[in-house]
Amino acid sequence: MLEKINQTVKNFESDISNGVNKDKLEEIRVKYLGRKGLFTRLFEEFKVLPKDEKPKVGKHLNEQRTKCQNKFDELISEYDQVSDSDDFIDLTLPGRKKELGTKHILTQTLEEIKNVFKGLGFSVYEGPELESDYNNFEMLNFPADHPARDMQDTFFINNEFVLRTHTSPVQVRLMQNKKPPLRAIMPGKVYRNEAISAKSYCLFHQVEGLFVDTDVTFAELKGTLVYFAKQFYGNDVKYRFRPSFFPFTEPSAEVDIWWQPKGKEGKWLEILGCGMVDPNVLENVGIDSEKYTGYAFGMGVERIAMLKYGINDIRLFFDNDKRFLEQF
Ligand code: 2U9
Repeated sequence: MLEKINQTVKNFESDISNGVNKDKLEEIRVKYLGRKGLFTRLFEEFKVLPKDEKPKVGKHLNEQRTKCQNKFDELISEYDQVSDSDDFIDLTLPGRKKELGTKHILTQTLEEIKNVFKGLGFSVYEGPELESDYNNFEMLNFPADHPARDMQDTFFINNEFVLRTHTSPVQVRLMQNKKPPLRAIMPGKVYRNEAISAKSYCLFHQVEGLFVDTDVTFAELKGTLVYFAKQFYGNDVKYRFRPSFFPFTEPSAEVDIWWQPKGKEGKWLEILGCGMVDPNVLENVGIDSEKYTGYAFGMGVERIAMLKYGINDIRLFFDNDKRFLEQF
């Protein structure tokens, strides 16, 4: 037992002489002097010794524990004095790695989209995410029985308010408050009550655009969107305009780009929808549809980013998994 005590003291002395820092000192305290430390165990072994051995071993054990405790106290007070002084720099410490964050890929994509349109003279407007059913649907020419007005497709707050399903109500507000010419984009979050899957999520980001003036034509709309596609996907992007339908535009179209993965079959992928603002919508906001015409377009930011970066699951944007985010 005496031998075991001496060995423990030796180990303690060797541990404290091996270049310690504050964390290491705490580790040593726990290992030897803590409630479940080696000295406590020695005291437990001491308890079951034969009676005649107890006085000698007990005295030695007490002395050695006190010696170790004193040494430890001395060291920690020296350490505290040194580390508290202002000019102490421990050059042996490893450097601290600074982790730099990056902008979320959606923010980056949104900024890229905004910059293209800002360069063409579009202003940027934002608006509330909680909208009246009136602004979200009625003003935009949605018929009463349109499927989007179903509880299955839209988050209704009550009879009067919805979580906006597109950023179009911001355009409605803009047209009500400003006279043409109006040239603006509206980025923001929109909400859809859909089953969540790799392709759709209950929330996503849109950028919509609007240009209202005298003599605005479909040819101008085409020119603007082709310019956007070339800026965003590269000058040699292959695109097509395909007729479509939206309640708020007439005529309407969708724009597809040709997607050609290496070694695989290529296909057309839709990147946005667009059209000439329906005269009914202009009249709803008090703009004379005989004098003015306008074009509008809308795109999903997640979809645009998925196509550009080959991302195959929309949920990745919202999971906040660093392994995904760090790639951009
Ligand atoms: C007003 C008048 C017209 C905005 C437009 C689209 C076509 C469109 C979709 C793209 C993918 C929605 O995010 S998505 O699911 N949008 O196809 N949006 S025209 O038209 C407007 C907007 C406001 C007053």
